[in-house]
Amino acid sequence: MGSVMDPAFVQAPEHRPKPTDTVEAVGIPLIDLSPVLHSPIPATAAAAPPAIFDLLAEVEAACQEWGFFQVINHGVPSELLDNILAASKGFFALSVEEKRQVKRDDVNPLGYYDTEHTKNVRDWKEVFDFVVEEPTVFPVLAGPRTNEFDSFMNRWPEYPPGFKEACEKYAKAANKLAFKLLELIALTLGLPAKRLNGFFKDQSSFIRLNHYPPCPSPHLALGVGRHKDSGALTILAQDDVGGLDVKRQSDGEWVRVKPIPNSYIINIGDIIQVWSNDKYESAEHRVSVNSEKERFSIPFFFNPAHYVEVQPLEELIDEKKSPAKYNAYNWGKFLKTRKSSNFKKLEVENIQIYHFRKAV
Ligand SMILES: O=C(O)CCC(=O)C(=O)O
Repeated sequence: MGSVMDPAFVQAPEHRPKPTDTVEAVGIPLIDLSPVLHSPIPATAAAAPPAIFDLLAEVEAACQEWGFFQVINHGVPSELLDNILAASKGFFALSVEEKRQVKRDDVNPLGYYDTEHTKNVRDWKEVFDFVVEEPTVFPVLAGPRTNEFDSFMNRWPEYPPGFKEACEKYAKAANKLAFKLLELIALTLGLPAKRLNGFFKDQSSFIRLNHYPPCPSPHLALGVGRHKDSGALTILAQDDVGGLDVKRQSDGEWVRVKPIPNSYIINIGDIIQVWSNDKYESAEHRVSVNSEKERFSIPFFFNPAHYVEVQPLEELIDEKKSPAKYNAYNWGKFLKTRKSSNFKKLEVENIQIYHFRKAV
């Protein structure tokens, strides 16, 4: 990405990562999912045996206090993660010309790209995106058909060998974990476990391979600028380098998430914030980079079908005691507006869920 800092990467002074503003000592909650590793998730919280009941209390507290937590004993076989990480390293080690053979283009938003912007500043990273279900209906982001939606298939590089298989096997296992977490979260909201599953029938989930090369000026740039995830849930695997910072909701401090072998970092996205009518809040996060080590991470963005109308769940609304705090919005159109601003610098802020917040 070059050794001299291109101004496109430089964060405004107030958003630059300062070594002193990242607290390392206290981590986000660590939750052991073993009570649901081999046992089915109960249909309702009332039917939960004590171990699952306790687990639900931990998930509820983590979602309320942090919007982030880490999980162990999650059921994703470690060799699948090892394989996709190795495939990712192999792919990003290719020459730029080779990687650009599967570059996203006007027609297909999937594949490789290295010019993503977050909040109008370029990220110090390169990525490869693929969808979990093929085909996936996504908005068309550029070109003459930008007002339309289309069905997209993954595009796979020829090298390294085994890349496609490693990605597909991992996606299947991570998707199972996503549904498990979704059902646990539904239970913590006092809903039947499968209440939210229908929204994911034609899911628009995608997996991103992130590569953050060493950065000559880590105090000026970010791997990913501060943001909240717009989907339902994110399930993130990271290597042992570290760099993910979460904004602690209690005091606004940036907290570095400590890499824990064979764990996943889970965060609530904007959609769960809206469904829960603000019981849970999606937390702001960013990625710091460093001048010595490259870093790899793999987020699974668990997103509903493009046609889903996102709004507070009717079971959680009481017009007198807890009225709906958001107007409904269409997920596909939201995604389109958000994504089209990720690729170019705009003069205006990109779309956020608070634009749908009802006036009180
Ligand atoms: O790399 C990470 O730790 C987080 C990545 C992330 O926030 C993103 O890709 O949106």
